[in-house]
Amino acid sequence: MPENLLTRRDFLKLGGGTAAAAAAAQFIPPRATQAARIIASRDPHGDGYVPTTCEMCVWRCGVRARVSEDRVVKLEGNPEHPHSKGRLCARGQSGLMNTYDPDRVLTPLVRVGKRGEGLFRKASWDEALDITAKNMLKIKEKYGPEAMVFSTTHCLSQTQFENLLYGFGSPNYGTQRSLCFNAMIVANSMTFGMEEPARDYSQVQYILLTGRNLMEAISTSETSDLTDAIARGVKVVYLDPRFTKTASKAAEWCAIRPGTDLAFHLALINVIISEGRYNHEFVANYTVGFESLAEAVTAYTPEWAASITGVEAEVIRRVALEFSDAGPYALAHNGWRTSNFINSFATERAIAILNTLVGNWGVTMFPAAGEEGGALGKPPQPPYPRISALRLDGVPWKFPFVPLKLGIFQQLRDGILEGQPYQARGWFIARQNPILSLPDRQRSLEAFGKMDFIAVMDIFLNDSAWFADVVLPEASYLERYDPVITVGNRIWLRQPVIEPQGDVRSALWIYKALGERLGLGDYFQYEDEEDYIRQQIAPLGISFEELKLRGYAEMPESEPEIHRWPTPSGKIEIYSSTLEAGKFDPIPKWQEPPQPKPGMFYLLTGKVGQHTQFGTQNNLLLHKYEDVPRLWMNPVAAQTLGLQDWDLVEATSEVGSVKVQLKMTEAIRPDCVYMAPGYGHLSKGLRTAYGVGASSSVLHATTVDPISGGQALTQTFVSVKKA
Ligand SMILES: Nc1nc2c(c(=O)[nH]1)N[C@H]1C(S)=C(S)[C@@H](COP(=O)(O)OP(=O)(O)OC[C@H]3O[C@@H](n4cnc5c(=O)[nH]c(N)nc54)[C@H](O)[C@@H]3O)O[C@H]1N2
Ligand SMILES: Nc1nc2c(c(=O)[nH]1)N[C@H]1C(S)=C(S)[C@@H](COP(=O)(O)OP(=O)(O)OC[C@H]3O[C@@H](n4cnc5c(=O)[nH]c(N)nc54)[C@H](O)[C@@H]3O)O[C@H]1N2
Ligand code: SF4
Ligand SMILES: [Mo]
Repeated sequence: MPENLLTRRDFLKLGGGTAAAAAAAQFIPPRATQAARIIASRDPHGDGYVPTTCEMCVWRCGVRARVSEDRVVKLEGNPEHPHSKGRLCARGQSGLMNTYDPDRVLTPLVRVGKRGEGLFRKASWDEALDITAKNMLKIKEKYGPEAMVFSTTHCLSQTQFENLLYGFGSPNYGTQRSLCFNAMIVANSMTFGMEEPARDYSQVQYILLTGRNLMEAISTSETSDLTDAIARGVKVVYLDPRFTKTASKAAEWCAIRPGTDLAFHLALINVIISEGRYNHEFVANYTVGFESLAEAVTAYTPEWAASITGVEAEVIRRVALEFSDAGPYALAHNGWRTSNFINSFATERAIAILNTLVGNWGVTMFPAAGEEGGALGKPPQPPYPRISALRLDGVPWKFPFVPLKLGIFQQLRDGILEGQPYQARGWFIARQNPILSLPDRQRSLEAFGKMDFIAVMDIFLNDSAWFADVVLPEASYLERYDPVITVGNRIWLRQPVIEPQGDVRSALWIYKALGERLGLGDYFQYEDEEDYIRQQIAPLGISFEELKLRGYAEMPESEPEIHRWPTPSGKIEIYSSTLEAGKFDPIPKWQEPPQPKPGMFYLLTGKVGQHTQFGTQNNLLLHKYEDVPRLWMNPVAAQTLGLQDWDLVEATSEVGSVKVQLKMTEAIRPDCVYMAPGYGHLSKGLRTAYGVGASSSVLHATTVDPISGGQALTQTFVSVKKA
């Protein structure tokens, strides 16, 4: 092994820790007989369970599906899966109602009315794909491939999606990432040279969570790691302007003023440095720029931060002492959806530096494993054509530090609206609902208005499909194969446990069939789904039959190899020369983000445990969990405005206004209001969800952090009055 490589074991030592083409027509999708055959072949105990993989959120836990007479009757967690460990969350358990939703789209649809009127006719796959390919090729011929925008949210068929995009020759790739975690990924890359270090809770003794609502915004394994840690008596300090379920489990909740987490962390760093409580040896050996940091934070005292954050100075000082007392056993969580404010990037840098000061590498933080699935095979394919057109989202020509694969989705949308540097004409959307997930819904609808052609691949008529010209219905996750996924040292299979209902197809099938019509067949060199998976597992020497039976297969043991912090200096960069070269602050510095004018409120968003984003509100089982989604407001603020619980109110921001009922609750700061995402659907094709609640996306103003490209979702201010 080269000298400059460190293994996970080395990191353990380091931190002082101890523990641990033409074939389209013959390409047959999985159908009744196949599914039935599969079930019969893998039910040796006759209990009717088939192992597969959940898709109710991107966490993809292992599932055991109980099948009776070709219907799924129950979903359970697969005890062998490291994410679910035998459990499923409420969404995972309700997954069968996604498959059996009466509003599923079960045949391809072609629009017949005006856009948004919701009038579609059923079409055959041949016709729908021919129309899609014809329109995409027309746009390519007339305006160039860059006039087609492609967007998707993380899915197992991402490789095939990217083959379509880059094979077609477009640079315009929209992903959810800039609405989600750009700030965290870019900050970690600048500091550690890696996107997201792994967190390990096995030895943790003190946890600081900054707006990471792990008890509701679920990441199954990490949520259970946190639960176990709390049960062991580990102290959790949680910062959130809202009293969430995580706040209720934490030892301490700090109702911090939105946008001021940076001040809080700078003050922790101030105390830890000024009192000499940092890990001197670790800092001396493995970091660059400590002296500059020490100098830069002298003014950031707890008293200074108290006046900004609303958290008392003595609390901040005590947290600093407790955190540094725990030393390498402390963990400051870097968050996940870190798209709150324009200063979220600097906040993320401060969190990375705080962890560095206690030297928790090898104890609670580890280098992330390398690219997943490196040992897997894949079908051969030609290189992509050279793309010379600039990206509409300004990456990297306006935003040099945003990685191409992250992109800036909200800026891409605005690039479409501005028609600069050229006008986009077509949009291919898969497994995503940009009409609701992008800020400022009206602008997203206007961007749709610029399109000659829109195709959406989903399982429902989501709000984006409602405005599409062609809807391509994917088989649900219980009805299809997908490429295998690597988790730890195992690969996990998603396989059909029932026959697909109606005329729906897997993404592997749809992309190949469309790709061939676009003249891109060489990027889809597999006969069918099973053939694709066989090519994936070929280097592993395992049998497909065994994989189907167990739902997983072992991969060869591989020690994740990682360069000694693959940063320019080879060390952890407290001081970033890269940022300096880009004319950005090389050391995090306090930046006050915009504040609401008197009488206005910060608008908070944040996940609820029983729903995934904008995609599960139509699920009849999950719908039953619901209290009507309302606008949270503190009684003190409500009184000032003369508002009562359950009043219908109008919330207005600089970009839009919604009517919603009021929920008076002390679980929120008086200067904030909160709306759960995922309501206020426009699509009448979602008959259960339509008409329920309002959409915060109508209110969110669009913002772009110039360093990471992140959207700032809390940086929207609203006035509220009786409707
Ligand atoms: N059940 C469920 N689980 C999910 C998801 C889901 O849709 N449903 N989605 C998954 C995805 S894609 C993601 S990105 C993660 C997101 O998980 P998290 O990162 O935990 O993000 P959110 O739930 O969006 O927001 C968390 C909290 O941030 C608070 N907040 C807002 N502004 C500020 C601020 O300025 N400072 C502080 N300290 N807090 C602030 C909000 O009140 C909210 O409670 O969840 C994942 N898990
Ligand atoms: N106001 C507000 N805006 C936000 C957020 C917020 O909290 N509040 N969160 C932000 C974050 S963190 C994220 S990650 C993004 C998410 O933004 P999006 O990814 O756009 O939102 P989702 O609702 O997850 O979209 C997933 C789509 O996939 C569909 N789907 C489900 N299963 C399948 C399947 O098997 N096949 C296919 N083809 N489709 C399927 C669902 O019906 C849904 O329409 O939103 C961001 N925007
Ligand atoms: S967290 Fe819940 S919804 Fe997500 S994959 Fe796991 S069980 Fe499914
Ligand atoms: Mo996200």
